[in-house]
Amino acid sequence: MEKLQDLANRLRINCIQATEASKSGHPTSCSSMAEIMSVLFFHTMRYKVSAPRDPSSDRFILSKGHAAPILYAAWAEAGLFPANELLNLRKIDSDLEGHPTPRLNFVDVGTGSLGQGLSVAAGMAYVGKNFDKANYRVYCLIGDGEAAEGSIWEALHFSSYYKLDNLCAIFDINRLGQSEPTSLQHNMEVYRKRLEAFGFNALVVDGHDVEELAKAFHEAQNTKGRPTAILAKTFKGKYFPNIEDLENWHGKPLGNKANEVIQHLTGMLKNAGPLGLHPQKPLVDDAPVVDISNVKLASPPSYKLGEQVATRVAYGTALAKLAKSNPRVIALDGDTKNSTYAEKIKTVDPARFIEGFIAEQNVVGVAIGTACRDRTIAFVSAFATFFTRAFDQVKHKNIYQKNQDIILNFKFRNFFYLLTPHFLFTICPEEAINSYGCYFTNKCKFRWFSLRCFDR
Ligand SMILES: Cc1ncc(C[n+]2csc(CCOP(=O)(O)OP(=O)(O)O)c2C)c(N)n1
Repeated sequence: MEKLQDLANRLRINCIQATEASKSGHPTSCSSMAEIMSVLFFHTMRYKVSAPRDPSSDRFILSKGHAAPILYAAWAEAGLFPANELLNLRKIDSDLEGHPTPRLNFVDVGTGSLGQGLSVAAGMAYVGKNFDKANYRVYCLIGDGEAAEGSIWEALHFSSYYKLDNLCAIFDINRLGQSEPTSLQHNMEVYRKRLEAFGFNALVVDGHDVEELAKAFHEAQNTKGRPTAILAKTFKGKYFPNIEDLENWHGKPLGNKANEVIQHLTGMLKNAGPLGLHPQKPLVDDAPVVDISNVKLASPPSYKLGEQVATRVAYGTALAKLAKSNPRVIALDGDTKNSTYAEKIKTVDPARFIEGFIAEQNVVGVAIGTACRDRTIAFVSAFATFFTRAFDQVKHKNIYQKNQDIILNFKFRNFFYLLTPHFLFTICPEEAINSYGCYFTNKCKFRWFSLRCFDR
């Protein structure tokens, strides 16, 4: 435990040095979660440093993406890359950006627009439990300011409804947001009651006590039938003298205070030299081998010339045919499956449909999570007008996950502004063939294609 505490302080030092080198970043946001990271990465999680996207390994999503330096520092300490690389933070030619992106082989999803990570984590956990049926667990770290986002609560609802006991949501409750204290500050009991009410096993812990954290993670691993939320009471800028728990330090390197703080942290270290802490590998490599490269229609389109078929019907028909040809084709919808015809996939395999209920932001986030590490090809449908509220999730996916495909199917019209490569939109009721068109474009690499838009 002493070594884990030392490691937490080393992570703090790394973050200060990196943000000093870049003259930007969020060292105080990193500091509040340092013990959480050291316990997770060097005690609790099971993963392979040699294969960061190994399918059987535990997953970690940093939903408060602005704390990227501590994520980078944890992987550097784990041995993935040399620690001096951290000094390239935010440089134009470095992939160590201010927020994590999947260009890094240890990042599954881009985060930074707050409120999105837990949905993605829930999608991964859903796949782990229901499709992979493997032992890996999914951890997601959320800021307390971030927890004001409605999408977080959509994801909490989804996760407990589907009994995702392989999911652990960690709330870094450091009392402060960007410009002022959060609405609940350190009112841990309110957090606990809310998380309990949302169906979680809610554990309040001292987020700077490595032993308490390790015990809570252990309890989470052994809790069946519901996900666990670890509500960690922390302090922003922990162990930074004259900065800890103070306002106006969000998103600022420490500047002329950096040396003094580093000296203070160095003085706290109990062990000089290598700590000898190594991540644990997965106990078993039990995630099945999955092939999503060979997705085609089980039988060719059989429309008659001149026949009028609504696009959504064609979508459902095509979806079912695709699902028949590949067991990893899945569909999600937000309680409109009988209008979008997504429910047709159930004729092939009812288990391959995920009802997301009327929570479109979460539905899109979950879909992104299900498709991470190439575990599934996810088709998402809803009425176009309701997809607009998931615009940010769509945007993030488009910017950061160019090589990962999720397919959105809109019923109704006029959503050109969402068109970007690697998304398929079927928006023209007359063009029933559109839903098929995608399968002929470059095999599994779906791309947008001909779109005419007119009303029926
Ligand atoms: C959706 C969204 N709104 C606003 C921001 C700008 N922003 C970045 S960090 C932050 C404060 C986050 O507070 P919290 O979640 O408590 O994290 P921490 O205090 O640990 O930095 C804000 C408002 C953002 N990144 N995303």
